Amino acid sequence: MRETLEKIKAEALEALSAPDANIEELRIKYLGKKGELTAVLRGMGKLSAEERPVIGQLANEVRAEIEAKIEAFQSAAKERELDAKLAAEKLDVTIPGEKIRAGHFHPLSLVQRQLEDIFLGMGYSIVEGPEVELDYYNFQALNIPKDHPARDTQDTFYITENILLRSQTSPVQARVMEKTQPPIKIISPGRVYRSDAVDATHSPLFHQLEGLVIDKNITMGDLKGTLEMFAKRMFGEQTEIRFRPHHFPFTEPSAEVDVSCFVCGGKGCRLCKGEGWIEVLGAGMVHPNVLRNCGINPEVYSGFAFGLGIERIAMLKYHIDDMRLLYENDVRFLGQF
Ligand code: 2NM
Repeated sequence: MRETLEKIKAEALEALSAPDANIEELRIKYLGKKGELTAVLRGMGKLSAEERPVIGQLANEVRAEIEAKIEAFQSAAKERELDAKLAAEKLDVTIPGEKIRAGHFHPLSLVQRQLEDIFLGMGYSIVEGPEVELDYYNFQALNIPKDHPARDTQDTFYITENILLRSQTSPVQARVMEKTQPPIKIISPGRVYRSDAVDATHSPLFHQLEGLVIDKNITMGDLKGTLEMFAKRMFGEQTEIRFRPHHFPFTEPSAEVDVSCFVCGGKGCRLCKGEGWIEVLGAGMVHPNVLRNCGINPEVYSGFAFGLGIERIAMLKYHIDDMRLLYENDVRFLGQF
């Protein structure tokens, strides 16, 4: 019996050493109810009283060794499985991540926001209004006579006789004046429409920002101080401004406003075409007819207004020589801002 046990042990340990051993089959074969070891134990009844405990102990030792071997085999298998899993799921945290391509503001939005910041800093409020506008607010209220060239269907997009796409943002200001008594201190940025052929400096849709201040005792001096402050904030502290007489129907007196060239400082260069000055604004004192049309008494109140083209400012600031680049949405262009 001792030899049988030793044989079982040797056989079992050898079988369990094969790397491809079928562990469950071997467990049943050696340790199962109908297994070889059980068969030996069953035969123990025939043994003498002295032999029984010795063989019994040996049988237990053999069982324990086989069980230990099985356990070792299983834990080795588990470890191999885990190693394989870890290798398959390996994550190299040092590999650079995929860059997230964040979007950003369009150059026109950047300039509009900068303009808004400057005027918000001077206490202005931002107002918006309809792009589809009444002829009344776009022209009549603003003292633009029936025969003015701006009212020609060649220049303005009419929807009906009385409804049009606004050709300036001043109708927004006419609406504010009609609704509120002074003090008024507003800017109106937004889209405007004119029936122009597309070229390097024209587009049927472009953007304006107009400003309006109305209160008692507002003078041309206030207008000059405001625009000088604006010019320095926008183009640099060294910037100076120059007023040239002009005509607008809604202001009197009116002026075109230049800033000293921020590239050459006024000496004359390519940007200012040798002039030393660059035209950026239209401005003036609000015409008494406009105030009256909007329900404000010109004997009590006065005010100034100004207007600028956002595209023009953006083209100057970023040295863009063709306006069409601003609308084509080519990412090679937009990515530069
Ligand atoms: C400009 C130039 C001069 C202007 C006038 C008004 C209003 F509503 F008060 F009449 N708003 N904006 C104005 C004046 C606009 O743009 C070149």
